[in-house]
Amino acid sequence: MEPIRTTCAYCGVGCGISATVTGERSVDIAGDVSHPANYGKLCSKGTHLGETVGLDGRLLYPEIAGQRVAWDHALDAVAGRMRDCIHEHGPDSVALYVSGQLLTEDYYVANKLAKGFIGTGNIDTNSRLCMASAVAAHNRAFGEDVVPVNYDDLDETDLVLLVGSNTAWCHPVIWQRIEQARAERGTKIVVIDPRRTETAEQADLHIAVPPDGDVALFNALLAEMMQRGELDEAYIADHCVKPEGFWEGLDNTLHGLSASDFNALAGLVASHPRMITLFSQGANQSVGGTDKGNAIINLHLATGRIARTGAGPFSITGQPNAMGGREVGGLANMLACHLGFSDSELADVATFWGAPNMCSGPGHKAVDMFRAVHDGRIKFIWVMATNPAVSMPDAGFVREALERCPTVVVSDVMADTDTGRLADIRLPALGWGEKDGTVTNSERRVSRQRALFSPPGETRADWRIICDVATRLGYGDAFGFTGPSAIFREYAAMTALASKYGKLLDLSEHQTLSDNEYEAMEPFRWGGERPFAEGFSTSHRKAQLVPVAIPKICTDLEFPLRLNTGRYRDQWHTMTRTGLSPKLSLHRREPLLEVHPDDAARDGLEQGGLAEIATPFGSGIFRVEVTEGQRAGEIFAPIHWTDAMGSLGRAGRLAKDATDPVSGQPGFKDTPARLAPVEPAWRAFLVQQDIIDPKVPYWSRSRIEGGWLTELAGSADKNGAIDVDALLPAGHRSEVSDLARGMRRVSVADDAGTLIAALYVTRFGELPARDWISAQLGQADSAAGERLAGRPSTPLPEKGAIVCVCHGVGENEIFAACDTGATSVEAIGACTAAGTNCGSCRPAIAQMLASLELELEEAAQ
Ligand SMILES: Nc1nc2c(c(=O)[nH]1)N[C@H]1C(S)=C(S)[C@@H](COP(=O)(O)OP(=O)(O)OC[C@H]3O[C@@H](n4cnc5c(=O)[nH]c(N)nc54)[C@H](O)[C@@H]3O)O[C@H]1N2
Ligand SMILES: Nc1nc2c(c(=O)[nH]1)N[C@H]1C(S)=C(S)[C@@H](COP(=O)(O)OP(=O)(O)OC[C@H]3O[C@@H](n4cnc5c(=O)[nH]c(N)nc54)[C@H](O)[C@@H]3O)O[C@H]1N2
Ligand code: SF4
Ligand SMILES: [Mo]
Repeated sequence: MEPIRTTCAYCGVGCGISATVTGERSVDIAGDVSHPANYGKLCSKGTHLGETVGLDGRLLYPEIAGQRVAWDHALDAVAGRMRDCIHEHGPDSVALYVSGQLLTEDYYVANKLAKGFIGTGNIDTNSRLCMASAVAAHNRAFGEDVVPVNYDDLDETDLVLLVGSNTAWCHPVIWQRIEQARAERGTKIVVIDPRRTETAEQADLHIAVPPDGDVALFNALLAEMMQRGELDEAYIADHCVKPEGFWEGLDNTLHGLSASDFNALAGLVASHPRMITLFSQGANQSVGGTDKGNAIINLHLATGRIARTGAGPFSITGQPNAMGGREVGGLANMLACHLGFSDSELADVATFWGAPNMCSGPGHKAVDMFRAVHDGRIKFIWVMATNPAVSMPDAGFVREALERCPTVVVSDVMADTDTGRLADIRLPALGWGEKDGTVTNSERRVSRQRALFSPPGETRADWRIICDVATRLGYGDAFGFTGPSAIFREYAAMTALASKYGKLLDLSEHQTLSDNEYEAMEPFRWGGERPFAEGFSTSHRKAQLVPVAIPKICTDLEFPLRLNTGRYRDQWHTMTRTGLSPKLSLHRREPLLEVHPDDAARDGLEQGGLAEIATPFGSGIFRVEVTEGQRAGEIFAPIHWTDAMGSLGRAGRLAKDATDPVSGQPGFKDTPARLAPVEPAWRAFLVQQDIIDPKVPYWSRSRIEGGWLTELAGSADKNGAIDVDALLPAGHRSEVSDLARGMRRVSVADDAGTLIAALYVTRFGELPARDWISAQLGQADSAAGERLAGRPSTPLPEKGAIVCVCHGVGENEIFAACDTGATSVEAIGACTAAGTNCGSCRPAIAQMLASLELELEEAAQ
């Protein structure tokens, strides 16, 4: 088979992939060396895409009320219920909640259907939770949502400020590019993040800013640059509009920042005009997120560090097609193609679409949308390619809203998602490797995603499902697209409207692409090589300096800690796909609550124990990780775990629902919280082939080769007692109990002697290491005794926590390599192969080396 060139399913870096199909549902994945986003590199998630293309857990047929139905029946039901709802309650009783994981073609028809044909602005996207503040900041400053930086600029910059970005984990290929610039030209890296992340560990300077301290920091930096005479007065005069009193309004007090950190940062900024400020969720996901974006942009504008080689504010996108959604109008407060809701824009769009029911204004933004569902203003919601029951703030409220809603339609690729559980109608969509279309990455580059496999079961493309519903509503003429290429041509033609209004979004030269040309499309960038070099997208062509306010911090005596939430290196969002990969599950098997030692001591928490966390919105139970990487008073939890993967590890139900007043983006990074220890009467782990529902107070499951590894804990009472028989499958059991140590071990084999399950329970002892036992699952041998002991009779060197998932190299092996004299990441790679494939673990290895050096220095003193 010839390799097929496509784009990664995950983050907004938008790496090109060269995929060689090796079987019905198997594929070899390599980086596409010719793709300008990654030149052949891939991170751990992209590298292991092949482990997620199986059909396990897929939704393959349409369902109504849990029963399989024919497509015609399902589509009639969706269209019929929607029509009735519009008829009885008006178009605004209908809403679409979509996603940056749709392709541009899917997104385009969804927006067209809602805003032009249903006649409602109620279409919003999960990008509201992700990029909305950056979008709003761009619009305020530039007059258009355009990222004015290219990836090449990272190769030519001298200073990179990473604001609220764990780049080494969340945009690893960008991180490697920044590191390369450091190696080649001495680029300095500063991380501004309250946590000492793996990215921060590798920086030249880490500023552990207080939560939401960014506006104060950037205002003070701007004031400092003014004092030092580092402003570009000519650029300001020619290209910026400055509101009256702008300078006088700048507050240059440090608001809890250390003066020495600030001076170090100011020195770097003053001496490096080629500076890029890359910002992500620590900036966007804040009740002052738009102001944070503008504080960053103000500094770049006032120093003339924009629209020039190696300089600019760089909002990096999260999802693979967050940018495409922004282009076509996936946000409720944008019309389409970067246009707003003025009378003339509405009229132009209505004419272009031939729209019979043009909406009259913006619709509800995500958080308000679910409030409107909750109180009955919205009675029909169609959720596509997102899992709001997990990922929305105050997710308990969102679940309640979905439970109350008369019609919930969910289009997804997986059968069992937390949101899908609440659906009336479920529609099976094509997933990555099956769908076909385009995505736009963080640097405005449009690339093709191409199909590798034929559609499994009765799955259909999202665009087609939308067009089929539109046709049933009587709009077949406007939605009679024969394929994604036809939709792309219409979208490209429509962008001529954007250029009519002075916007840079202009793909109109692509409106005549033939199907073959669309098929062969090479990655290209819109907005030109150097956006804004010839002026901004405002009516006067100048950028706006925006006065920004320092957000008020809410304190709550009952909830003295501040909960921050974010991502793990090897998991993607709600784990519906990465959670299927045994390799990606190695890095973190459980959701960890990261706590500073002082807070842990005060609240009586132990490393590796369990803690209950409560916020004003909900509660959960997490495994405790005590770490100096947290600031005292602040805790961190990952966002990935769902009800499908664990009992009580959902961060979404804890997060506050307050939003930024301009962008409507939730302040996910800062929720008041309190902690208490949980002391279970017993702890256990279970290795087994099939998914089971453990029904014990605490459990958390992760993928292993051929099955699942589940951590369990419970109380001694009736509700929490362990019911071994309910957990284990039928088969030949061997069992040992060591009553003195409160330990019980059970293994189950099938008739052929193959291990199909193993359970280890303890009341107070240590449980054996998980890796060896997990690897025995499905093994046909007679070592029942060893299995029961939980280790091989001839002990193998214990790997320790896995650092390199590509080559399965553990911490202990890396330290052993250090003992034999390896002192660099390269040398460790040469000895153990760790870090030599995708490179995502290189920051972790570098951190281990640094910790050893520190120990040696301390020992020497
Ligand atoms: N591995 C992995 N990669 C991903 C994803 C994934 O799920 N997994 N998701 C993708 C998506 S959709 C997105 S949006 C991106 C997100 O990418 P990132 O934004 O890099 O990821 P997060 O972990 O959400 O948050 C980044 C950091 O913001 C910090 N932060 C919190 N509060 C503040 C603050 O007030 N100020 C500052 N300066 N920093 C703060 C947090 O401590 C955290 O380390 O990642 C993309 N890439
Ligand atoms: N507390 C907290 N919450 C957060 C964040 C945070 O930092 N903290 N970050 C927020 C951010 S930035 C984001 S982007 C969101 C992400 O949150 P979600 O969008 O809810 O997360 P995903 O797991 O990516 O959900 C995608 C869903 O679409 C399905 N899917 C995949 N491909 C396709 C397809 O082609 N078609 C269809 N129809 N379905 C598909 C998947 O199976 C999955 O169920 O979470 C947000 N929530
Ligand atoms: S950095 Fe990783 S997740 Fe992001 S696009 Fe590239 S390979 Fe995919
Ligand atoms: Mo995101």
